[in-house]
Amino acid sequence: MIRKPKNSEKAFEEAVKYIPGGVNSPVRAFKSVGGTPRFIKRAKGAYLTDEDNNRYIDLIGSWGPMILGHAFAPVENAVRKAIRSSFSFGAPTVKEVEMARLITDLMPSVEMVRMVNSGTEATMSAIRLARAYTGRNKIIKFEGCYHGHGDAFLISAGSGALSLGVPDSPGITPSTLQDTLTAPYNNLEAVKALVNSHKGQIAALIIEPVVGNMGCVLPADGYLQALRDICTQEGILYIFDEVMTGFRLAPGGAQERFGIQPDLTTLGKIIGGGMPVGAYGGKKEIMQMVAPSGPMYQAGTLSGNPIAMSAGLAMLKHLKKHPEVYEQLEETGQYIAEGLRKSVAELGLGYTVNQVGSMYSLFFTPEKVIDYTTAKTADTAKFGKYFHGMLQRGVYLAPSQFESLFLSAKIDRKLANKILRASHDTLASLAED
Ligand code: HOZ
Repeated sequence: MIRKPKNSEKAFEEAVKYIPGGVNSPVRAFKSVGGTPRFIKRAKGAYLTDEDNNRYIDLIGSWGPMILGHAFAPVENAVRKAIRSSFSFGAPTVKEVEMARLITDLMPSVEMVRMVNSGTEATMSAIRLARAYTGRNKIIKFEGCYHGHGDAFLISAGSGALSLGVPDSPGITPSTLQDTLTAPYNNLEAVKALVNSHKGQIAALIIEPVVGNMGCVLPADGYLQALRDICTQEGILYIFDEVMTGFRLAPGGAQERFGIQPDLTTLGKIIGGGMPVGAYGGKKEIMQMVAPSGPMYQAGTLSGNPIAMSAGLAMLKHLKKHPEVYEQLEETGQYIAEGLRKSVAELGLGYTVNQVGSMYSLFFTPEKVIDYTTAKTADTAKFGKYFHGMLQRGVYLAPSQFESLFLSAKIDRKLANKILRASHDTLASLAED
């Protein structure tokens, strides 16, 4: 039984006094679904526990990195061991080298890599690098893709911006706007038109190879390769933002799964085992432009932090050693997606389920969701009710229609069935409304 979230309500009342909107990242505020955000005090395995001692099956997994479940023992032990040697040095460590070697081993397109502290830092730096390398200013991004909160990306942005209905943030200068070109996801002709009308001006094309930030949206067959070809032909750097998909959709991320070699890749929290880490990497020739080996400046005291590196190494080493994790995630993802489709059909609802590996979304629309326009046809009010129905039944979804869900290896068949039952019961109760 889920108790009334009295302690979360109290905590939120206090939070709004000191933190804008009461949260440190907008989607968490539950604004698009209504109600009070749950304040989480701990998590273990597949479960989150809130301040009122309610336990939920977690389908966010800290937005991706908890692929092995929360407080995974090898990661926890690595952190415990690392903190005995202090928390930060602002000087190089052998762990950073080990991490860099491991990433280049798992992702062959990444020949050199620079650690940073978040996905946002990774994407901002990758774009600066692309501009430095090509001597061009403009970039192409896709409507509804989210690459963190760097100025250049807050144009037609997905994730929280889309959930709050403000995909273009104020505070972005006209020159930034001018340099960011946007195309609809999965639309090749639009990209060709942008490239043709800005010949020799485009430094980079950045994409979420599978979008997680307008809900889960898959690339059409051949789309990622067609973009690769255009980029090669036009001297544009092809950047895969794998903050969500890296080491999740395959040991080598979406690029392994779809057989694409991007020029640059951005990575996030999974390489810190859930701690605040990001990285950008790619071809040696490009990465050697980064200071101090080259002139493109980027720096950070906490970059390559020893605790975060220890956590990430434990996580990535485990994933490398246990490829069966990916088979299990694949099976669970398919099982849940099929179960949801069956349930939706039985109830005569006609909603859309998108899924790839351990990422999925149930969209409250009968439309095939392939881009920003089709994602926006979803009935977000219905989704809000569904969200709360699931919460009441002990399942914690992303509090937005426009965020993918992430499965962990701790979701076994029994828990998958629990999720499906909760979903069926919630959808059935909504149909009666
Ligand atoms: N917008 C982030 C996921 N796409 C959510 C970040 C958070 O609230 O932690």
